[in-house]
Parts: sequence; structure tokens; C-alpha cells
Amino acid sequence: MPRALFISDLHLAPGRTDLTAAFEGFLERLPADTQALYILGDLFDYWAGDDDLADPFNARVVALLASLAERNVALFLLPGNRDFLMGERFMAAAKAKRLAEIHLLDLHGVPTLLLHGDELCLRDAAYRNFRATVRDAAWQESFLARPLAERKAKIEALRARSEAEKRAKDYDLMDADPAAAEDLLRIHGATRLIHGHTHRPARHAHAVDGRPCERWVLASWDDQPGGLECDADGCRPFTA
Ligand code: LP5
Ligand code: MN
Repeated sequence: MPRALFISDLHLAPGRTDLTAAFEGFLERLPADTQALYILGDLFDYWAGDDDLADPFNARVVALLASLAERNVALFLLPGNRDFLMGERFMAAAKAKRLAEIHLLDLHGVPTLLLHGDELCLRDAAYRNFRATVRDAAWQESFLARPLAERKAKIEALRARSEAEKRAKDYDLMDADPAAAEDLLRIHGATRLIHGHTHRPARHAHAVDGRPCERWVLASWDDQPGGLECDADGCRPFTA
């Protein structure tokens, strides 16, 4: 049965050959009736700008992505908090279509919302402030005008700070807010939501104005390589 696959939070990086091998194996073993692959953010550990496409590791990942087009698998990339700087050059090289931060999809008649998931973490005020700064178009333009090596050094410093701050943050504070998920389902008239980011794979049931809805949270590949497959019968987790 034709199916769509959803993955996120692979966090591919040159030093993590295990993750790249898992991704390669997953692409090789894609079921023949796969129509579309949706990557819902954080494909890379971080993306510093499309002028980094020449890097051999990045070029290898992009070639893997582009090979899907030859197999008639449509590829959709939604920005994550680590790789929202992926731009049009990246999409052209990967033969992918970039989706907006929130994308509404008709999946076999089920209105399904796709997002990375970080926007649901309403109680993490430090992250929300940071996010508001770096998602600003003018900020991004000036950041991308800096030399690549300088950008990478800044991002690596920020990653270290993020890891340190996360250790000090309350675990629940970093989870998705169910009420925020319900608001989005209501606003977009959707009954299904698929997101990643929190690394807490689960299926949550919600009721929105009396309508039963479901929210699928995807796994991080560091914990559990895989994601979600959906067809006319519904969605179910799969292991890569
Ligand atoms: O990524 P993850 O899951 O580990 O943690 C996130 C939040 N952290 C981040 C930071 C990214 O990991 C770093 C890589 C980003 C690459 C983007 C490139 C462009 C930006 C470059 C800027 C130099 O997103 C983390 C959340 C966690 O998810 C759970 O939701 O808690 O949030 C933080 O840790 C943020 C800190 O709490 C606040 C950091 C403030 C930094 C302020 C200085 C930044 C200077 C640049 C902006 C002017
Ligand atoms: Mn994320």
C-alpha cells in the first residue's frame, strides 16, 4: 500500500559514522511502495549555511538524499532548530522541497499537521527568546554574511552552552505543551499532528472541541533509529 515515512532528529555529523550508516541502511531498505519521505527537522547536528555544501561529509549526505528522486520518492524537508539555515541551494542539490515551519498535509483524507516540535515548548523561556532572535530574517541575513569558519565556531560554542543549559533545565519544562498542540490542531482544523524535537517517542490522544485527535512524537536516531509510517490504514512506528 502506498505509504509516507516521517523521520526527524537524525543529528548527522562527520564524527557519528554510526548515524550516517543507519541512515544509509534505512534508505537502501525503503519499501518499494514508499511515495514520500518527510524529514521533520534536525537532519544534521547543525547546518551553518548552504556555502557548506562543498564539505565532503555534507556532499555525501546530500547525494544520498538526491538519489531518492531517481527512485520516485518525493523528499520534503521541514526546518529544525539545528538546521533551519538550510536554504534553496541545499534543496536544489538534495532534490527536495522545503516545507514551512508548520505544514498541513492531507494524508489519505486525514488533515495532518507537520512541525519540528520546538515551537511547542512554550515553558522554555530561554529557548523561546533565542528562537525569536535567530528565526528573524534580518538576523539570518547578517549571520550568513559572516565567514563560514566563524559561523561554525559560534554554533559549536552555542551547542556546548545549549547542552550545559539543558542539564540544568527541568525535564518537564523541555517537553511539548499539550495545550499548544491542541491550539494548533484547532487553528488548522487538523486531527493528527506529527513532530519530533523532544526525543520522547509516543502517541498521545487529544480531544479538541470534542474531536478525537492524535499526536505522534518521533524518536531521536541517537536513541532509536526510525520514525513513523502512514498509509490509508493509519500510522505506526517503524524501526530503521
Ligand atoms: O538542539 P537541542 O535539542 O540540543 O536543544 C534545543 C535548544 N538549543 C538550541 C541550540 C542549538 O542546539 C544550537 C545549534 C543551532 C544551529 C543553528 C544555527 C544558527 C544559530 C547560530 C547562532 C550563533 O536550539 C535548547 C532547548 C532544547 O532544544 C529543548 O527544547 O532547551 O535551548 C537552549 O539551550 C537555548 C538556551 O537556553 C539559551 C541560549 C541563549 C544563547 C544566547 C546567545 C546566542 C547568540 C546568537 C543570537 C544573537
Ligand atoms: Mn530539535
